Amino acid sequence: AFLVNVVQHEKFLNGEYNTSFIDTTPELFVFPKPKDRGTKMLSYIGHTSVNGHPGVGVQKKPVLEERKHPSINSLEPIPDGTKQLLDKLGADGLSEWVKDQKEVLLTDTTFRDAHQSLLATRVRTTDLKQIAEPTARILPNLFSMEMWGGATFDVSMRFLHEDPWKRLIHLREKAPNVLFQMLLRASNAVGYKNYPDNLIYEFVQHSAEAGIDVFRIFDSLNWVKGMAPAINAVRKSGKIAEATMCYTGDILNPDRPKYDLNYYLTLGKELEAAGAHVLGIKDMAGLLKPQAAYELISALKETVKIPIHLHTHDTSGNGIYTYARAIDAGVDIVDTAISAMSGLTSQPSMNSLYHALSGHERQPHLNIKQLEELNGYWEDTRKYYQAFESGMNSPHSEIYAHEMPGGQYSNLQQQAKAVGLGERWDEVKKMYETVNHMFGDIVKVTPSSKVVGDMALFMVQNDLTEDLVYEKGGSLDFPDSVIELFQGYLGQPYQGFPTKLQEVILKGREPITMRPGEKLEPVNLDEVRERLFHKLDRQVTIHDILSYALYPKVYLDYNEMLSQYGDLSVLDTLTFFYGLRLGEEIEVEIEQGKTLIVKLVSIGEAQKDATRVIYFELNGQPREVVVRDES
Ligand code: 3PY
Ligand code: ZN
Repeated sequence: AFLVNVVQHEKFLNGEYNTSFIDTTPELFVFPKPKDRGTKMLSYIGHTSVNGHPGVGVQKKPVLEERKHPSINSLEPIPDGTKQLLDKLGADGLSEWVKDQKEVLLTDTTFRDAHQSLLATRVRTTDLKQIAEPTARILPNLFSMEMWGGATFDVSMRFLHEDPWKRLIHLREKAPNVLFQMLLRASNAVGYKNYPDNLIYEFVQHSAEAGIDVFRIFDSLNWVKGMAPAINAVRKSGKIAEATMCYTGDILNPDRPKYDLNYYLTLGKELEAAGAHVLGIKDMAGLLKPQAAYELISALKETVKIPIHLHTHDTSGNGIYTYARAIDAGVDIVDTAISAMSGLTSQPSMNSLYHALSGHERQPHLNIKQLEELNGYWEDTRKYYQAFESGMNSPHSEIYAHEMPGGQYSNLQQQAKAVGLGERWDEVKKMYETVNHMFGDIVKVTPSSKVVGDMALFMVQNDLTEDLVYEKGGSLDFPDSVIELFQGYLGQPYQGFPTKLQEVILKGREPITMRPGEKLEPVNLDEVRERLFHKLDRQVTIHDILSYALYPKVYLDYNEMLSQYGDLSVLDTLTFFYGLRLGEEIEVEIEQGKTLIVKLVSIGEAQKDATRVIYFELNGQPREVVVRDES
């Protein structure tokens, strides 16, 4: 339309403009016919049927039964919950309310940490959305649902080709009663590096506006100074700042004195003084032993006035016992996942904890019969994601040695496979422990844990030992993340960096000791809006802008997928990961009331140029697409 208006302009018609570029650069005027939605969808299904999905590969598509759905009465109003309380009482009032509850309160992590820890964060929005309202009806007494943040933000764009903001907005519509909780990596937001302060501020305000109520804020080195901007931003938004300490080491072990009880009590006081409404304890690897939990919670209860929210991972199999002791010591809230998505690297089971507390005065109020029905859905849904299972089948007490966070285990395993170290996974785990020791026993949680993982992969890949690192250090090209950590770009670790290793890694570069965010240029969001508008040639929302500011490449790649294949979030999960079997027919609702019927008829022979023609029926009409065979 733009071109037509120009060429009809009087000056143009009179030849007053030099328009020779039209003749000399005809490529500017070739407008590829935009593919219709049906063709885009067929291209994706064809491509996936032939080449498989990254991380899944070409595998036989599982044949699964219809999923069970809990029986609920959707005509009844959804019962009020903690979200309504927050709206009424405000963040401080809600914090007081929590302390007044006799029974222990529960957070359900099924929608975030559970699948981050068991299934490499791969659970898609469609599978969350269908069960969000039943969850809101069956579990209205939850303290919160943890359903956003952590690794879900980048994984949804990077691997699921979905918009994380849409997930938040859709879930909020379905579950309006329970507090929505996200995991915020303080100045690293939902990323792996420090961002400018103004970006953290904007990200928090817009997350709050889109539906987040509780921000669990942690720093990957437990550096309170690095957490201040995020805590302040959350307080400004009127939502709940759950400032969090990450638990590492073992307070019961006198040979491991770096992180003793006193370390945590001091940290607790600092976080309360920094403005926390709730104190979080994030036992990301599941190292907090039952007696340690009892001693830690008892002592913190004497030290801080705000309620305490405990998070653990059940990797060792001791999770329920740890919670039982923490509950005896007066912990206010604990994190659990629905049974089918619990245990091992995930959270302890909500269903099991309920039974474990039978006869206990702090047993939570929940409808166990309905909870089991809800569990049926997750039992079935987990099978859709079997390609992402970690292969861990039993409690894993070696966690006390390597200390790898539950949320990292299945992801690092995927990363190891991707660089050809799948067969050497045991060595990678051992090396992870060695690297922790080399780094001076640091807190390992995203992103510091990723740096430890990167270094471990690097050392295994290059057959390096600790001694060889010091010997050959000058000639080694350390991973960027390792260099940045030792430069101080993720903040300062407790008791500093080991200086000898720091010298080897930095090779003369100057480390910083100030807060990285103080040094970073603020992001100019208007400029980003302009840039993005030109790149994408469409109106952009503040959510697009924030996604791009946090993850420029990942965001643009996601958009590329979107323009090539259309909105893939509408596909059912098995087809998304495996494509179609020959002769299989599916229905895809591409928008409300508009359904495509897709049938895979046949796959043509591979041609010399490595393409194949895929023959479909789309709504009964024959359709072909050409895809590249990447095998
Ligand atoms: C995350 O930051 O994603 C984590 O879950 C760390 O435990
Ligand atoms: Zn966790």
